[in-house]
Parts: sequence; C-alpha cells; structure tokens
Amino acid sequence: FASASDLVDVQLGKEISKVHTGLFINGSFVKSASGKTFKTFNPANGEVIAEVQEGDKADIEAAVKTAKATYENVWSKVEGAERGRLLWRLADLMERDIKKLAALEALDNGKTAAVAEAGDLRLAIDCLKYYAGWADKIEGKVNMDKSTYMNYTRHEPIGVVGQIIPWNFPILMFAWKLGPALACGNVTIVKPSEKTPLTALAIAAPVKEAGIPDGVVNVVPGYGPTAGAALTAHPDVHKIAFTGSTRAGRIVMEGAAKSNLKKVSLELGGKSPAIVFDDADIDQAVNWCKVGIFFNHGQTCCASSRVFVHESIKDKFLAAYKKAAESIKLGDQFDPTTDQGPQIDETQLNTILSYIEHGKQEGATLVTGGKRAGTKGYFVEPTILADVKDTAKIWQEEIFGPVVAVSTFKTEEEVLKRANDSNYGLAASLFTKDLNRAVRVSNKLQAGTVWVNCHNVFDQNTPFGGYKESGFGRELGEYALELYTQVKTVKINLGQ
Ligand code: TXE
Repeated sequence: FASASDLVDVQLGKEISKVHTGLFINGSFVKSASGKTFKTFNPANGEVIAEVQEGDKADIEAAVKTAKATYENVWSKVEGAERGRLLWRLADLMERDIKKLAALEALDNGKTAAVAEAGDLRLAIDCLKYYAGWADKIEGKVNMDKSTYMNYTRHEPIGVVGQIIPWNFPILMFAWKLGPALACGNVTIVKPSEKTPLTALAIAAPVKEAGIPDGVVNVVPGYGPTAGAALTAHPDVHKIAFTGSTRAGRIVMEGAAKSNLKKVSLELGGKSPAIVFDDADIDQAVNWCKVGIFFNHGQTCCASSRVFVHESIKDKFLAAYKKAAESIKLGDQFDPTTDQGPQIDETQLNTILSYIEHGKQEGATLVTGGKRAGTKGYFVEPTILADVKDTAKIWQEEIFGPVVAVSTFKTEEEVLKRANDSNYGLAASLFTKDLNRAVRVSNKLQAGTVWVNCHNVFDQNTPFGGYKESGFGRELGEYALELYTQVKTVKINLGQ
C-alpha cells in the first residue's frame, strides 16, 4: 500500500527512519492529483524535513467518494464490538511504535520527544482505548408513556465526516477526533495542518495494519483555503469537526452554511485567566501558572495567558514566577535536558515578538524574557509581562507563545468581572484553599473548563470545549458521542 516514492528517509534523533509522504486514500498512499507537493520543516533549525503530497479539491473529492462507498457498503455493517476491537488494536500499535511516533512529532512540531511520548502519545492512546469501550454502548431511549405507541430513539452515525486538525497537538487532536468518530460508526477524511502533516500520515500505516477497512480513515494533508475549504464545502460530508484559529473557524462555519448545512463543531482560540487568591499556596499556584502558559511553548488553546494575582501577594508571586520561568531550558527537541523547544514557524515567531513589543509600548513591565533566543530556529524566551492593562492588546488577544500577561486585583467580584471580560471562554483556573470560594467562583466563570488549583490537566473522560468565541461542541468523554451521532425517533403504533 506504500510506493517507493511515498517513503522518504528522515533523521529522527539519532536514527534514520522511513516516513510516509503520500495522501492516504482508500488504504493506499498516493500522489496528489495535481502532482503538487509542499515542504514541512524542522522548527529547531528551519531545515526541510520532507516534501509531502499536497491535497486539494480533486483529492478531497476522491477521498469523500471512497469514504462514502465504504460507509454504505462496509463500515455501516460492522458492529460496535468489532469497531471497538479495531480501535483498541490501533491504540496498541501506536503503543508499539510510541518512540518513533513521538520522535516524528517532535521533529515536525518542535515539542520535545520526551513530552511527545509521555504527554501527547500517552493521552492519544488512552483516548482511542476509551472510545473503543464506547463503540458497543451507543444507546438510545425507550418511551412507553402512551399505551398504544412505543417510542424509541436510535443514535445513528452521521456517515462521512471531515476533521480538520491543527499543528500544536497533531497526534492528540487526531485521536480526539478519530476515536469518537469511528466508535460511533462514521468514516472520516482527516486534514492535518500543513505545518505538521507527518504524524497523521504515520498513523495511517497502523490504521491499515490494525485491520480498519480501507476507506474508513483517509488522511489528506494540504492547505486550509484549498483542501480544508473543499472538505468544508463538500455536499457528501455531513459533519465537520474543526480545531484551529477563531478566524478559520468562522470560515469553516460559513462554508458549512453555504453548502449542505453540515453539522459543525469548533474548538478555537482562548485567552484563559488564572486567578491567584491571597490564600493560595503560592508555590503550587506558581507551578501551575508555569505549566499553564509555558507548556507546549505557549501553543495551547487553553493556556493561562492572563494571570490575575491578588495585590497583597503580587511581589512574592512574581519573584517566584520569574524564577520558575528562568528555570526553563530551551534547546533541541531531542536533547533530554530540554524543557522548551522552538515555536512552530517563523510567522508565529514574528507574531509573538511583535506582541511582546506591543506590550512594552503599552506600558507593561518586562519581568523576564522578551526576546528571541539564539539566531537559528524559532525559539522565544519564556516571557512574563506585569502591570498589564485590561485594554492592552496582549491582554485581549491570543498570542499563542510563551508570553504571559499579569495583573493584580483587589476583590472577588472585581476579578470575576474582569476575567469574564473576554470574547473567549475556553478555560480558566483559580487558586485558593477556600472550598466555598472555589465552587462559587467556578460557577461564575464563563469558560468550558475551570481548573481549581491546577491548569492544563487533561484526560479522555472529561469533556473539553469552549464558551463564546472559543467555539462549541464538546470533545472527550461521553459528550463527544453527540458530535458524531444523529438521533432518530421511531414511533410504533401498537393499536389500530
Ligand atoms: O491556524 P489555522 P494558524 C490559533 C493561534 C494561532 C493562530 C494561527 O492563535 O496563533 O490560530 O495559527 C486549517 N478552511 N490556533 O494560522 O489557520 C489549517 O490548514 C478550512 C489555535 O496555523 O486556524 C489547519 O489544519 N480549514 C488552535 C487548521 O485549520 C482551514 C490551534 C488550523 O490552522 C482554513 C492552532 C479554511 N479556510 C492555531 N484555514 C487551537 N484551538 O488549539 C485554515 N484551515
């Protein structure tokens, strides 16, 4: 199923490994219809890793055609228990290949191989196994209220779904989307980000090896306005799941509305607040605020990019936060001592640096960081800006880099109002030892996830998604089954 030209040699850490570069359609790696390719880069040095086949409208057309036929003739006849077994087998194969997949993720994205393995891969495998367990438990309800009618509901698959994933967690977002889609009985066309196409293609090989029928999972790398737009507009695709920027999310929704009104779920950007109350354990709060913004180099949709610290503990908190940020070691993603690798590309690097400049111009105090690190690759120093005004651009807009804005507050009422004063509503966290306050504030925060005394903690069984312009629909947990099923009512007349 792989041709010689599809597999290319890539230096993965200390080893040379073969990786797939073709489009994965109907169980085979193929060339793009146009013959076009695009390059993917190692963000640690800007060097080309590989040339990947560039999917566009014609390739999406081919993938949808095969997916539709596979759904009708094959996959819709496969029972839940078998779908679960196949998903579980895929997860086991990913476990077997965990080192190689983690290394490829690190190379293409810039995160460290250690984090990719212990974080992204581990969570992705657990996610697939979790949804394998759901596959034979997709149940409806029975209502017998009226004696002459029996009513029941069926939670049926949608059929062909399109899934557009971003570059910040390529494998994990693939798993979040694939797991529930397949468990519920759908077939899929996945479009990975043009910035990180390699691991989605690498997982396509174990998809085949696991025995998932050809055509159930198709992977078409390509650009957003071409391949992504074609998928969004396709009349035979009945659901689109998107993770990415709020800007592109709006376009996806428009595409869905203008074509066949396909169902849409969007997981978009954020500007999540972390609130540190005066009774918080300061060391704990500092640690989680460090994880909150600096994990994945700040390229996390739920990053704690706005920190509110109670004015009475500002100095103590900032001194410890500065120390924590300065303890982060930047470096090559394959060096085991590295904490933080490069940002994804030059565009993001420049965007982040311009936000930092803007912040300083708008009167923020630079506590630490503030510059590009080195001259090769796209590294940014972990940066803390304090005394940031609520009107500042860096307070309001998603930076998507290792840059945190800090401000002080006096009262609970005040901080709640200011924390909620954002177009986004993906996540929030608060740090306090007062249980009543924890629950009271959690209830009032406008966010899809509220973490108490922690931040950026994920598992497959709790739902994740946004309020306001951070999107809608919930991934993970039982809630994600709603994204990939449609409810049918059957009413049976038991009388005349
Ligand atoms: O995202 P895009 P970009 C945010 C973050 C970041 C900014 C820009 O703030 O700085 O977005 O990143 C596909 N139709 N997030 O430009 O463009 C695209 O090909 C269909 C937050 O890289 O949104 C890719 O697969 N698809 C976020 C995916 O959308 C389209 C993660 C994300 O790319 C499309 C990433 C179109 N018209 C960025 N245009 C998160 N929520 O975690 C683009 N795409």
